[in-house]
Amino acid sequence: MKREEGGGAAGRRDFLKASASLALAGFLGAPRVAGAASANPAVLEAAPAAQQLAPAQYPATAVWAYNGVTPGPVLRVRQGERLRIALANGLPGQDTTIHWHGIRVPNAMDGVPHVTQPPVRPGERFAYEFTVPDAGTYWYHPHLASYEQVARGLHGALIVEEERPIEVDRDLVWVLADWRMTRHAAIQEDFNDLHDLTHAGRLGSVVTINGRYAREHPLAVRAGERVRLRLVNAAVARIFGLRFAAHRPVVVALDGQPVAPHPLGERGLVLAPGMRADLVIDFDGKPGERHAIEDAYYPGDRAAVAEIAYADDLPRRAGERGAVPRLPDNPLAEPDPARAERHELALQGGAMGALREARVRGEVLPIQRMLREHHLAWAINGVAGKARGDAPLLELRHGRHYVLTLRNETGWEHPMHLHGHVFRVLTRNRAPVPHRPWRDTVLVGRHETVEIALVADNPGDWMFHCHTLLHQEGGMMGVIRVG
Ligand SMILES: [Cu+2]
Repeated sequence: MKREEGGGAAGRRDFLKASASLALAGFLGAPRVAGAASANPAVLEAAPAAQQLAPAQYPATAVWAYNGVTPGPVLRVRQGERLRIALANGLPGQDTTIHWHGIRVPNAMDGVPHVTQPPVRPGERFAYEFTVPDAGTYWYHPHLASYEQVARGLHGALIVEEERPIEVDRDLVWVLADWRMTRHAAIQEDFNDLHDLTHAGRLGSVVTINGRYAREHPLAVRAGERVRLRLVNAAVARIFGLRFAAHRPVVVALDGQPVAPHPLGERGLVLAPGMRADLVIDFDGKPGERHAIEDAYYPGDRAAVAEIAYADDLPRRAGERGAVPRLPDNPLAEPDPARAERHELALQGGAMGALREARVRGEVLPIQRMLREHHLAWAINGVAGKARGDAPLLELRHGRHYVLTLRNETGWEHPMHLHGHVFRVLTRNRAPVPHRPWRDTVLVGRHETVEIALVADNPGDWMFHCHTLLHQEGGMMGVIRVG
């Protein structure tokens, strides 16, 4: 499956055209697993596997998977409970770890090699155990060579259940992934491609939902039902802009954190790598109808990524449902911008950028040498980061309030992720952001300035990095120390 230079857009369209017409049978979305913690596996083994990701006329794809499936098993735990799970490394010749994205874990459980733990070598195990303080939709993935390991299929959802969830007919999880494949549906192994590194990252040619080619597995719904749909963007670079046809989804949580329920805006649901959103959708169409869920984020690359198929049954319920209620807030410390200390983090580099040089392991190198000798093209505050050995970007005092200004000096978008904390998004280019949402990942547009606020209440060395995983690998990462 070929990709067009600079995008993957046309590649994806060709691929979709080539695919067979939609099958009617089947539906997407794993049903809710009852019983929470006891149903979780005791071990997640990362190992090679094979799975049908491409349309049916293609062969199965060799992937790396947790417990034989990609995405890995949906883990469920109740808020306030402990999650105990061992990682077993069955990968051929690569170290690995697990990072619990968005969970405010103790630093030693954060899964960052050389920073919070030693890498887990092939044949070895590492026991993760921590209490989950916040309810919501989270996910897990390696934090070692993640631009390759996540792209090969190592990622999965982690659901933390509220004590009293909002009332819906079904609670579904959709893990979105984006695969760059050859004509024979093998994963293309150009993981550290220099063009991807300096541009928008590794965009793929096949989008899957829950590890299946979504257009062959429509979401079967009944007219009148109310569904909580938890979306996770596990793609290594693709930003989604999802539109739900005539439906009017209500956003109830972003990155796991509750937000005042509000309808999706004009652009649909914008979900950058690493981000999650919880939607409540009233399926108010008619029996027998079919609707495409379209991704229209990138100009000129509009594609149906999923389909909704209404059953022929009569509506489940007559008449209007009540308003969507607000989820109970998580126990987060509220930052006070008025008494916050302020710091700036400048995002730098990339193709057509102004970055001339940056510090690499203490030595200032011109951009040409950064690229040629270290495969680095990005920097934060003049430092092209590696996971080990760099001085912290910032040192924050435990318990203090901070406003961080993220200034994007590049011509590329960056979903910036902070470990160990969540933050409020205050402003974009000085304009207040509606709802001031709590997030752990914020998309910073080209040449945009975003202000975020947090209380530094979790001690340790925490990664701050771009979740376009090749940008991260290419230098857009660093450590924020809370001590
Ligand atoms: Cu980036």
